Amino acid sequence: MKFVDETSIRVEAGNGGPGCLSFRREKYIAKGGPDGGDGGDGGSVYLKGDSALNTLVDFQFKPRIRAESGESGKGKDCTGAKGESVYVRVPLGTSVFDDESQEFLGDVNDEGETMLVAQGGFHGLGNTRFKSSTNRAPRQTTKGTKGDLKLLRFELKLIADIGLLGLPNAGRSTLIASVSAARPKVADYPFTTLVPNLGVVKVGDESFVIADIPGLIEGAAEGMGLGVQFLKHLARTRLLLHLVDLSPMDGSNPVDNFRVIEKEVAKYSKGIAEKEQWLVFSKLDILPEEQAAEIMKDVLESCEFKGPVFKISAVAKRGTDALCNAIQSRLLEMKDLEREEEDWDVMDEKIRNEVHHYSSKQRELRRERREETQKLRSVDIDAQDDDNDVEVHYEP
Ligand SMILES: Nc1nc2c(ncn2[C@@H]2O[C@H](COP(=O)(O)OP(=O)(O)OP(=O)(O)O)[C@@H](O)[C@H]2O)c(=O)[nH]1
Ligand SMILES: [Mg+2]
Repeated sequence: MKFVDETSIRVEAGNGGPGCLSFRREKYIAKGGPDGGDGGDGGSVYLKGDSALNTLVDFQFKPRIRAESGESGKGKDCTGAKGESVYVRVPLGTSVFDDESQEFLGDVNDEGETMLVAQGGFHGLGNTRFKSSTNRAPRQTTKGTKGDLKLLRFELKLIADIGLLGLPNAGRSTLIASVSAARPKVADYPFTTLVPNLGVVKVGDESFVIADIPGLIEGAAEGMGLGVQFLKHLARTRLLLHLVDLSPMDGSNPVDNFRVIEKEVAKYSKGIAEKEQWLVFSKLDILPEEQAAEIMKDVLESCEFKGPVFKISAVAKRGTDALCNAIQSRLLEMKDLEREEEDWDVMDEKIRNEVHHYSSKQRELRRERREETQKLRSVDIDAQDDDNDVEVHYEP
């Protein structure tokens, strides 16, 4: 299934049905009085969290969602039927923004959680409502109000506890495949992973979710390689594992490689860069022990890395159990720290704004580029227009 993590849609709530203007007309009953019923309320549009979804691709085929309008009121004091509300299923981790004002409207994070995004119109009143002792034959009704119409922007951030960072080929997918039931594609060329993958890692009775995203390269924040937009999926993680290949196939230096990732992440989001990060040296089995130790020492000293450090070989399953056990205990520790929750909310908001700001800027750039191309194309067409037609210019 195609992976889409940003999209815009238009949602239209139903209008309220108009009230009815009617009088009771029956044989032998003179001046039956008003009997026009009220209209029905318009249906609203809600979003509903669904854990079975993990992409926003469906909205590319259905960018407009409408709820039913309420029916008109009828004679004999009959109220019009209400318009049916629409529940739009979205993947968990969807952030919702107003696409015009860029205001943040909320997140849908839990299974079955609903969020009202377009309120249906209120019903109109029938003429019965206006009868009084001084006006016994009112000809007044109201129309019902219009339903909300909104342009929404969805930004999906997958929900995972752990995020994997690294250059292409660092061994992220091999790690996720060796510790979870996920089976991402692994190959000895860069950019095997083109979209994020999730894996569930079981440790005893507990489990955590690990997210593998496409690799970053130098200049990713400016759009090189696959860019940095997939980093948004690390926004909700509690802990990042930075994988550094001890023996890169392209002969590059692990110290430089470490710095490239740090730099690109910080350019994208300071909040993500400030998350707790562990350093994981990968492919331990390739090099002799002393050579590996030397490279690790070099990276740690040159980069002044202060956090926990692990060395693994995902292929030989060396060090992976120790890594998963350490992750699980750290996650439990983090959940126990009540104080963290407040920080978490503040950080969450900061990252959300940074991610949204980056996406909006990229969209703006794309729009400008599209307009420029169109302009160039029309200039080209003008230049080719050598048909010697008489051209008339109208002066104002
Ligand atoms: N010897 C050895 N090779 C490994 C190890 N981990 C990964 N590799 C190899 O390194 C290459 C890249 O591994 P991937 O897991 O695809 O790397 P990735 O970080 O997911 O790379 P992309 O998705 O392409 O960016 C593959 O050929 C793997 O077989 C390891 O622990 N030991
Ligand atoms: Mg991969």
